[in-house]
Amino acid sequence: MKSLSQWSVIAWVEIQMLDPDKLTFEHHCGGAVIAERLVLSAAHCFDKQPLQLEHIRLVVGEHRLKMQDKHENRFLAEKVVPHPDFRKSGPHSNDIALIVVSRSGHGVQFNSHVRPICLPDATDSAGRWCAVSGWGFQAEGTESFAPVLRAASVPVLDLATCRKSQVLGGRQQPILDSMICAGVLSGGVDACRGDSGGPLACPAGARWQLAGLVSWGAGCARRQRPGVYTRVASYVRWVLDTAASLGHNID
Ligand code: 4AZ
Repeated sequence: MKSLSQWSVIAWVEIQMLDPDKLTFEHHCGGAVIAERLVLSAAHCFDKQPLQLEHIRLVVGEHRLKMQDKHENRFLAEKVVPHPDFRKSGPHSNDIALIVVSRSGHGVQFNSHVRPICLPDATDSAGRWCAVSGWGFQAEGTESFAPVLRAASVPVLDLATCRKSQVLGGRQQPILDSMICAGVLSGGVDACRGDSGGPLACPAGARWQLAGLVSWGAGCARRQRPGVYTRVASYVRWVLDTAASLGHNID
């Protein structure tokens, strides 16, 4: 678990949002670095309209949430592009957003603390154990974020299992092909509030692939209630086309 968390969290971005009352930047969501100036996150992290770009701050290389870490770097967002067909309710779908990091300074510098994660190939990740990470709530009822970045290993479930009525099937929110369910059915390990937009990273040879983005769930870490992630493989074309239309290439 130690080595897993060490490597899987390297592309993590903390997305902070300005609290207009307190005038402080507060933890808001997670994201993943996919190129020097590109970050992927969940569209639902940006659904408060109007979105004010100057209220968003991106932090890379971070470990302790409330403390200035040696390797952390802050950036502004130049642009946020939520998926044009994002829908939050009935059914919640296309929960993905592409963020362009502002050009200020020299952009995100890659080093042993910050490295981009690969976009996934089309291979189905069902049955693989992947890493979810974030500063989100450590249990469903606790109203506080984790002080240091936490990571957990969760198995990717096949959609048929996830759609069973005793799991997440037959409810208000259908499990679409463009979603991934991951978690142990006995409960106890999961993403929770504050982890949204963060990566579900799967080992692929010597690299990590961004299989999913934390999207939603029925509570957190409950028995028979796996976490639901945006299936990034369903959006690789959209990500590449959107990036290219903004003048960015992804290696
Ligand atoms: C949330 O509220 C949230 N158990 C994120 C992930 C999960 C549940 C809730 C998954 O942002």
